[in-house]
Amino acid sequence: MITYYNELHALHQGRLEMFRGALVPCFEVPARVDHVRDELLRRGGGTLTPKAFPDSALLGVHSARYLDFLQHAWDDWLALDPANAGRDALPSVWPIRGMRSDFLPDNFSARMGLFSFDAGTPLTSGTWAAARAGADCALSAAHSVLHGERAAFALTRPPGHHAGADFFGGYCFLNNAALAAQSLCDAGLQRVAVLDLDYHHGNGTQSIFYERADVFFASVHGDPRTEYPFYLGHADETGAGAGLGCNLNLPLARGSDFVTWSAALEHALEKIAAFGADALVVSLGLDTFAGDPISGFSLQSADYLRVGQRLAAAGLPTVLVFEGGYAVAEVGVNAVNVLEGFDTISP
Ligand code: OKP
Ligand code: ZN
Repeated sequence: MITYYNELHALHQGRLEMFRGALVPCFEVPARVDHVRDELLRRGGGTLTPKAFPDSALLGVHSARYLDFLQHAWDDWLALDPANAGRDALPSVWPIRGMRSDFLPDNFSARMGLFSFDAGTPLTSGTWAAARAGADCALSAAHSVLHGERAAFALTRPPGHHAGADFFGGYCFLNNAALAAQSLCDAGLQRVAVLDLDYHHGNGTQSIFYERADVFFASVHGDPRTEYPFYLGHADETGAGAGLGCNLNLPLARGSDFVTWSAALEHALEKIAAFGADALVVSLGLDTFAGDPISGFSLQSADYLRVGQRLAAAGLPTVLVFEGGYAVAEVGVNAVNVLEGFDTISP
């Protein structure tokens, strides 16, 4: 499978995230993608450099106001205090219900809160450059599939599925999977499905497409009653307006194993087939792995071969986008197992 590699990913290197009242080292580290790339090369694969897409390609998913904020955030952070060069920016105040989100504050901390939903997502000197190159990576994979590739993989970080039209959070800034799906729609596909297999519900992707009839969003994830991102991802969220019936959430209890998980995958793929999707975008999180330090399912490395086989059996042009997976030493084997499983099924 062809793989586009975000060569700038390591420019985003968060130092600390807020966790249980303390600042702890980030789980979302550059080594994650390095391990996937190493494993890909070890098995005889290679990577391609993404093509550069214009900023206008982001506007189908993200608001101009948010993109402008992200692009200038590091400089604004430095302008507060030159010593900020030595620490990352984290939000600490948010507009909850009853407060205003329409008014753009001058104060930088207030803008950080306006455009985010957690304090676990540090914004760093290289965040914009890395995330922007990640968008090119996902758009390149979609472009290849549009031009006849059966499948393409976007190997990038930071991840994207928690990022909404105008907010970051959950280690995500630009929604790579949504950008890929939107570009497929823009190219003329009538129906696109996004299948989110990350342990955490893809609240950003869901919210971007929630009222759309041309994009079906399906997700298998840890039940938000107990699992991040908590405030979205329940089974009763089925879409709204024109998009009613085009959203499928399959929350599973923490501790679920591959038997339970793969039954949910099967169900999601049946619904995607019934929707009549012309193409599939997969948010490929590998944090469903038993050894993941921040997640609660128990998939084993060999299971990912079967995941890839099942995705290929859907028979759709497929864009895979790398999302979570924090068992750093194993994430390479697990991700490449999905790709290898996919490639063992003949079209
Ligand atoms: C991003 B993706 C751990 C708390 C969890 C947020 C998790 C974001 C996961 N200290 N913090 O979906 O893999
Ligand atoms: Zn995740």
